[in-house]
Amino acid sequence: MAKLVLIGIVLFFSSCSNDDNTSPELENEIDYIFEDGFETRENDLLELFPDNGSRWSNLQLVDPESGENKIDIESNITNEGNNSLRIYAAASDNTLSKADIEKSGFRAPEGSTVIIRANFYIASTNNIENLLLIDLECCSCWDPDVPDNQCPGIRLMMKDNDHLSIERGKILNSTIVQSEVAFPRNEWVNVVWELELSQNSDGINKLFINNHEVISESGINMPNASLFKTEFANNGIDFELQEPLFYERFQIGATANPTPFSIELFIDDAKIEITN
Ligand SMILES: [Ca+2]
Repeated sequence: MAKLVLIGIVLFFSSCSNDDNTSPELENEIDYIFEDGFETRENDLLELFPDNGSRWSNLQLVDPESGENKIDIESNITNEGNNSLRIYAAASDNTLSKADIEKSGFRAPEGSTVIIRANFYIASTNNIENLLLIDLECCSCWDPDVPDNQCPGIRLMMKDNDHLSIERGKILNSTIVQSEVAFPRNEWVNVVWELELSQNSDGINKLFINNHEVISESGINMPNASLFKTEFANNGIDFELQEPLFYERFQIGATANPTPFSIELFIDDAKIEITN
């Protein structure tokens, strides 16, 4: 063991000494990891938002007329440790109900691999078709001269019979559906979403539910400038997708609950990794 530690120290110092002549390849290397298990000392939601920005960036709460959405630290239903995040999203009416937490400030460009992992516990047996659990988005890619930035991106959406699927409507493409695994209710479920990002058909899209691969399909998974240009031109609007293009934030929770039912769910051990 002592020898291993020593080797580790030597490697650490030798890698530091190379800092002066870092090659361009290393400067372009993407190696981003953010993970959070929602652990707190006093079950205080504010602990997830320290001033140094090391944890989460934002909460999104959009209340429908039917009720008040809530996000709390949970200490009874947890997957690991003493806490998870509890999300309550009331049924949608004229207002689309949203309750989620957001991490922003990273850059996932075309060609990079993004892996998002999380554990979900859906405490409901109601129909949850169209519930959205995770959004990966760019906002800076939107044309600043066109009103109402839609923050294009891709999402995990529940389709019929509880089949979690990859929804691509915001990048003007079809949903990649699966019929392998119905999402279990009232228990912890592990979700892994793996993407090799591309504005064209050579992107790679994988989804695992409880370690079972339910989607493995090539296809576009980033906004494509000419698709956006054509779509907006149909309405007489000139739209320029902004460069450089990269995904910069993800949201997790009930990122939209369009169902006629309120939903309570819990999240634990959320993680995003970006590599190239
Ligand atoms: Ca936890």
